[in-house]
Amino acid sequence: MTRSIPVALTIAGSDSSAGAGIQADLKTFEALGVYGLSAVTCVVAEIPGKVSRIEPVSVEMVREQIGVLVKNFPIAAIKTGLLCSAEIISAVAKSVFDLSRKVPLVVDPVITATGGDPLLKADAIETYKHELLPLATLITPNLDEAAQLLGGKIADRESHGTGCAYSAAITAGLATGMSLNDSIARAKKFVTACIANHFRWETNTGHHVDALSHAPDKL
Ligand code: PXL
Repeated sequence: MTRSIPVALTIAGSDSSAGAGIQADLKTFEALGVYGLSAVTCVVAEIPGKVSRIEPVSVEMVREQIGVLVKNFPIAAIKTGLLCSAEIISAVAKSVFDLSRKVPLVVDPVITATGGDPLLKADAIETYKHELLPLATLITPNLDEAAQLLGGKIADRESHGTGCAYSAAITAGLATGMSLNDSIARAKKFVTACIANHFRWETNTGHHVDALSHAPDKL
């Protein structure tokens, strides 16, 4: 017997602590009944609250990952997360241009980590505005990202990875054929449940680390 489920693509960075980024997106897709594909844009060595090192993947490699996936899978929705540099944003915009005319594109314009560490090169904001945001069905900035895109300042607190889970959950809904409104409403419930069900570990230095659960008991 052959089986089929909706397919969504996330184009984002790898979070070594797995609470945000590609890892969060794939876990969210899985929890919401969508098969997740991924194109990695950069690798981030971090724990919640502290980014240690970030390295971009080559532009050619980003282009190639997206190219082979777009050619071979029935992608029903796309999500972008951390894109790292102006060059990568530009390559992603070109690579998804045709598909974004046919299926929803959710852009989570990741600029800084929850702890405040910068994740995106400063000169990349303009490339976002001119090349990728115009293709988006929905943009999901947090307050700080919205302020930077609009040129202002707003204060906020968020748990590590909630933005990734939120935008990935919306993408999963859209891939399944749900309306934009219904996808957003369910994503809000999903993230609230992920936070309510979060995990906590004690480290061997007496500190603790927290992470979202991406498979909450109930929505
Ligand atoms: O939460 C934002 C975010 C997105 N993507 C990656 C990250 C982070 C935060 O640290 O590492 C890869």
